[in-house]
Amino acid sequence: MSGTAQIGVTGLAVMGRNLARNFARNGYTVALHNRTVARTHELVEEFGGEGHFIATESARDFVAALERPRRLVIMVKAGEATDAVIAEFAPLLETGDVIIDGGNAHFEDTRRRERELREQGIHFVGTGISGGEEGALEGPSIMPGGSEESYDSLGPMLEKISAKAEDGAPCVTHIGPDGAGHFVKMTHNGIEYADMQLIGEAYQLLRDVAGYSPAQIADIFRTWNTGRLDSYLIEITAEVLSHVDASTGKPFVDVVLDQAEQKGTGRWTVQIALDLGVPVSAIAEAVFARSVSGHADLRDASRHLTGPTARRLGADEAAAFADQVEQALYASKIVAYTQGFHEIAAGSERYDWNIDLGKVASIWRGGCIIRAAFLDRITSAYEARPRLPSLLADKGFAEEIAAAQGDWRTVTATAVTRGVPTPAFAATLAYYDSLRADRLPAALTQGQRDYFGAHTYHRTDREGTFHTLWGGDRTEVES
Ligand code: 2AM
Repeated sequence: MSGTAQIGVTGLAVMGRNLARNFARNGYTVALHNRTVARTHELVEEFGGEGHFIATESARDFVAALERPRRLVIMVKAGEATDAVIAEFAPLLETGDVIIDGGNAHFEDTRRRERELREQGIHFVGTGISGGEEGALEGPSIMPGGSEESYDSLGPMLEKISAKAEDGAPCVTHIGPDGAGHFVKMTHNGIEYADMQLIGEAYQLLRDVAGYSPAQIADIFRTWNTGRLDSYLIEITAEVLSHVDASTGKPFVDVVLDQAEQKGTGRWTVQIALDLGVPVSAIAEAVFARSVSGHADLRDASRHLTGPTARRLGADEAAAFADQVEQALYASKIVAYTQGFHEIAAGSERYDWNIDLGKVASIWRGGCIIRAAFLDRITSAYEARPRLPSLLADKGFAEEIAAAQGDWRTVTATAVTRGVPTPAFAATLAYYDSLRADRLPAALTQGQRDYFGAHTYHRTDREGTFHTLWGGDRTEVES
């Protein structure tokens, strides 16, 4: 006999609880389950009035409460807990049932789980969910992978609970088979790292070079947020910068330990990019910047290192400099997104996911951490040319960078001469210059490789693979 709940959620920590409430608020009957039963009852006691919940205490009762085909969302910590929960539920399920993993799983784990469960006739949907606690409750951006068939059954529900973009479109789409959803979520987080690092560098320059206070910088970010940089991250940056610590009366940013943390997804984005051969320097620098910040030992041992002390600008110069920083931030941001989308394109190619890149940008317009007005532009670029090889190949973006690049270079050069670390500004600019360079020193690298390891090289003027007899008379042989 099948139950009446259209969806079930197991794992009722804050994300799971909020997602369950979101389904219930949207009119769905939601079966609830958690390893520790108390959490299940707490949810019903506190929020039972928000909709129809069926609290269950055992895996068997949970499964029995679901209508067929069953849709069962797992919201536990990614990794072993996910496997443990799947092992618990899979034997209780039947052909056509759908398990949805809403955690931040590694896409290779998702591919494995999907394969294993498919053999049993169960659909496994690895789903990226972005938007944090609030998004889970009010409407996240949702990135489901898995079979077409599972999306037919699940999609309409996800569309209902997802964030809506300004034009009312739901921020969810079927990303592609098996691990595609978690791959895209991973890259989303990688881009988020880069975005945050770039904003951090802009802040540091406004503070150390322009000499603005955190409150003044908050105002600058508020102004930027009314223009092309309009985004959630810029908005919350202004909020954080204007916050004053209650116990000391100092700016909040001045009392927080400057050692950032990183979870798995940023690191994975870079690791996978290396495997795929995709240059994501902005994301890599963002991960490394957090890593450097966390090395208190190294930083302590480096206090004797000398460098220029930043000279503060006068008021007029400072205002002009702030405008230049906005240009630099925008140009760098375009490059960071270019790199992130390149990684998604490469993943899609490698794993045969057929991901619609414009659609990915469009479902990030609402709910998620990197939501931004700017994403509309990315969607239009891919709609105009679905096989766009790089966002920088889009005429509109190329023109914007052309207009910003004078200031981008000035700001980056200023950072270098004044000793303000701006690894992501510098890396994105170097990427841009590498792409447009007529000749790269890679020719020399090939020569060196051929010299010490007979690695061979190709020529610009004719086909074939060549090696120079470096140790002999240096004649060239075709190999
Ligand atoms: P708990 O309340 O019993 O700790 C986040 O940690 C969520 O994942 C919690 O709901 C937690 O349940 C659940 N969880 C963590 N590890 C689990 C496991 N191995 N099996 C089942 N649930 C687990």
